[in-house]
Amino acid sequence: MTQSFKGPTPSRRQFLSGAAAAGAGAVAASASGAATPDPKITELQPWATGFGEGVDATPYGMPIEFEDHVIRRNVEWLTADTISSINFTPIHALDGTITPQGCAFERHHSGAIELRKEDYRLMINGLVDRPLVFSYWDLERLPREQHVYFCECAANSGMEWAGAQLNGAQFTHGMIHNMEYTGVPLRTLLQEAGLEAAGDLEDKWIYVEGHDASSNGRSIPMSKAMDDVLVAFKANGEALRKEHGYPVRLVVPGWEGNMWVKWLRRVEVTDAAVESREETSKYTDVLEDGTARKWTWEMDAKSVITSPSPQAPIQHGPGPLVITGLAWSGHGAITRVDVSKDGGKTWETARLAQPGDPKAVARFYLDTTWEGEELLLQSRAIDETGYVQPTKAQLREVRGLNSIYHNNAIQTWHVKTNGEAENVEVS
Ligand SMILES: Nc1nc2c(c(=O)[nH]1)N[C@H]1C(S)=C(S)[C@@H](COP(=O)(O)O)O[C@H]1N2
Ligand SMILES: [Mo]
Repeated sequence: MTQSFKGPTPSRRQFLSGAAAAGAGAVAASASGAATPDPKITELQPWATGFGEGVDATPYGMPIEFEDHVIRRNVEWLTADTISSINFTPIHALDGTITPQGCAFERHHSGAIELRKEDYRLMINGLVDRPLVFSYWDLERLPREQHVYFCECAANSGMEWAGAQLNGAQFTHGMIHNMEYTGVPLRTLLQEAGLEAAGDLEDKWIYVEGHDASSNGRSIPMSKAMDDVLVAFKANGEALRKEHGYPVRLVVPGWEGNMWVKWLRRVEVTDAAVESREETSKYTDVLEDGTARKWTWEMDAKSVITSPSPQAPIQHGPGPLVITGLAWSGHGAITRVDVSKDGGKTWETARLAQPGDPKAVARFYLDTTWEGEELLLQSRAIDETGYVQPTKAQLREVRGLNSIYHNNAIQTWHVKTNGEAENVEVS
């Protein structure tokens, strides 16, 4: 039996240890702290002397056990019961832009239901020429599209209105995920049902609801329905997870997460908004004078530094430091992100990992050097409309302190000399 595919051959190991030994005297630690010689390289390690797990061990993989801290978390005191509750994406521990479904935040009003494809139905009714009921497989026969979009709950950062409260980017900004969706444009289904009966579409609405007990009904203007709304059945290449609406959810790009109806059951064409619970008593913004602002569907530009942050302190001491975070806008693409180390007095422009995509999350990096000094880290997003993410003070001036939803203010992390970070506010 041969022993191939196991790792470096003895001769290569000898070569490496020889090289390290020869260089040991001359090689000092590099700027990043990487140094030679290192016994993990020069000495034979257990993982190189036996076999790993066979390919039949893991038909569907989970992250390796060493990553078991990268999980959704909830805040127990926020809600009375987990059935109508929220958990948070571990954004402090992720990189890139795509959120794995397994740790993408969940928000349910009556729990995540289990619905088989064979039991699934989608009805289009109301002011249409032919009311229709689609099966899951009917949807798969229609031309489909693919897009990456963020979904942010309007309540994201809602606990931070009165002052800095939750200590971690996961909790202050983790009601967001960003996925690649595959689905059929809602426009296609509405056209299939025929919109002659609706007459002038300008002032028409749709009312969408889910199969779950809460139904989560929402009104959406027809102009949006005919624009970029998707009836999605895949996310990040695979079927939607149960908790994200399996087998079919609505994707409403750039608009608040509450409108992204999961387990989509019905789309009714109407001549007025329904004014349901989710768009009156909830998901409206109570202003300083007590009046409620409604129809605030779009998510304004926002950003957060994910590392360093309270759950991702600087652990390597002074030297090179990568400051990174996420930025997004419901109005289009992110064009620029600035980072401040002094609480907003001075700003440096960060590097976008890739050009921003419309209504999708962008990743930014500021490659810098940390001398071990205290930092007041902030990030500020700018989108393609020229809109600049506001400070907390600027937002409060317009909105007062009665709001829960739509807090897109600049976040501050106080990084201390030991590298630990804390959620603070600067005035
Ligand atoms: N049918 C149904 N759709 C729903 C909900 C729900 O409880 N039931 N919650 C809404 C809310 S408030 C948000 S923020 C998003 C969250 O989507 P996610 O659970 O995939 O993160 O779904 C929305 N769609
Ligand atoms: Mo939400």
